[in-house]
Amino acid sequence: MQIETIATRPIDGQKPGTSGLRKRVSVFMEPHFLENYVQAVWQGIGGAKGATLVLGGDGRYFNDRAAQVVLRMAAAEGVTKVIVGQNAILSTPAASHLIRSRKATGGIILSASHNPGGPEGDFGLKYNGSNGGPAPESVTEKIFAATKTISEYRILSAHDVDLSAIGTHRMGEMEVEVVDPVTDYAMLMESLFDFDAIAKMFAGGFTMVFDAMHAVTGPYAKAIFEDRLGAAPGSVLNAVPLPDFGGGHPDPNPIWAKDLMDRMMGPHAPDFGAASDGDGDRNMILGRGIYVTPSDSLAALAANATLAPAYKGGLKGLARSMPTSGAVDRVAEKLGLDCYETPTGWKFFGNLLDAGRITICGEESAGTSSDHVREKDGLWAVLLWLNILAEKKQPVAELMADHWKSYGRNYYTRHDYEEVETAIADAMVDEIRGRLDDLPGSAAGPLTVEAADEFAYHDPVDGSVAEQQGLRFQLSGGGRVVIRLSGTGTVGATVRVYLERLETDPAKLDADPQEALAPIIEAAEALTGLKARTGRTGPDVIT
Ligand code: G16
Repeated sequence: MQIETIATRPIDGQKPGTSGLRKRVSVFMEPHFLENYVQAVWQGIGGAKGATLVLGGDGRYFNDRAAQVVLRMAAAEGVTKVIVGQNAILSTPAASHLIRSRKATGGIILSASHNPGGPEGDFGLKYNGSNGGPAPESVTEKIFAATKTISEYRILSAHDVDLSAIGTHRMGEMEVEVVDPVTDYAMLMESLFDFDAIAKMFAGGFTMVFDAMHAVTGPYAKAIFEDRLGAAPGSVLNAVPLPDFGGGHPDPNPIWAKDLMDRMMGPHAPDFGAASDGDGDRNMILGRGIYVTPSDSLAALAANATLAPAYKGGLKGLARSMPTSGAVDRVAEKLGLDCYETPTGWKFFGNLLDAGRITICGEESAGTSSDHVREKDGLWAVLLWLNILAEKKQPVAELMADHWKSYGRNYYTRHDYEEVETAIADAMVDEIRGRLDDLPGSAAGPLTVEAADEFAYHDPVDGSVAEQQGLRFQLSGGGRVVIRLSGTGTVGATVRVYLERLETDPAKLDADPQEALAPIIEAAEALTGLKARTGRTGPDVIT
């Protein structure tokens, strides 16, 4: 076995986005594309000689091939050991846990998360550091810089490692330990929650469906919900992971998990419904006849977390991404906790979690988690919900109605315009940015702009600053509009419009969010002119 040094040239477009590098799989499969980026990762983290790494992915098309390339390049780099999930599969939170529990140097996660898979779909790669969390911007900037100057990469010429065989293998000098992807993660979950109480609830007739969307959580969900907690066989739907996710879009929201949504709104709905995404870090929560928005779910989990053993001693603090609704802020206020507002991207929670300032955090994009890992964790959110329901013994709809009565309801919706021409989206943001100072006091549709700014985050732990993290508008009547461009799409630009308003009148807590937010939706259109700019009649996706 020998190390080959391959000459290469920088490839455009290797800038990591909100969560690592995501591209069409056809792009990732172009000559040198993956190899250049992996070599840049080694350089960006200051070299990986002697490192112990974790490697796994969501099982999408090209996951298996890419894993072998990463292994050969790790061996050539002088990495001492790689811990790999069987068949190169690990959910993102399970990878985060393995990095932490094995005290690894870091890990490589092969995933494009909720983006579609298969030969026509997307692929992605991200590096997580020794805390188990996504590399901070200081590191991703170094990786990006390395992609721009690369002239060669090193790779071992070696046969594939049999990643289906659990146990210890070798590739050149490097040890490759293949582990069961579920065992350690399932044990971690059992250490956090009252599994006996949840099992008793199932034994008493409680019913649930969990849609694994043919993505990575199927085996985890079967092992935990059906085998360990006693949910009826068949409670986990679409449980077999497929390289193309069965042709679906593994994004757990009312649009892409429509079958589950219909079932939960139907006459024979089970007590509880949930779904997770491609790599298992997102979640969707439903009760009979009710969809709980991610922002509301975060607030309800925070308000009731002390019912679960892991959190019974109380919470240190809470955090949400800026576009996430203020529902959790109201919980923090009542509980006397600090509540931090961070830019979109899980990496921004890392310092707060490491410094012990927060216990639970979440995002409007269906991510919630706690300090047990450094990623969002779909099954964790489902289990915390189940633990809370087992203690409170009330339906989800009733729990949410009580929550809104105590805290008010932050009506919330997100309107996405997808595959917008990048130049049009950039021009819109630039143009609005230029008007920000003049907007306060001016009309926006039926409302008046009270304040307008662009969000910048000053990390209270390491002092780093992240600028241009979204345009914010505070409107008369208490409404808020946020505009930002997605950092996870792979074609053109996705413009996200986040709309929110707090309602505290007990008689008005049951409205349809689109109706409750109608004036704010109108104001957003007046502020952005999105329909005219894009030539569309409305958003492509409403969640
Ligand atoms: C990633 C990030 C999240 C972010 C989401 C949406 O999630 O980890 O923090 O909220 O993307 O980002 P954007 O609005 O830029 O598309 P995932 O599940 O895709 O890894």
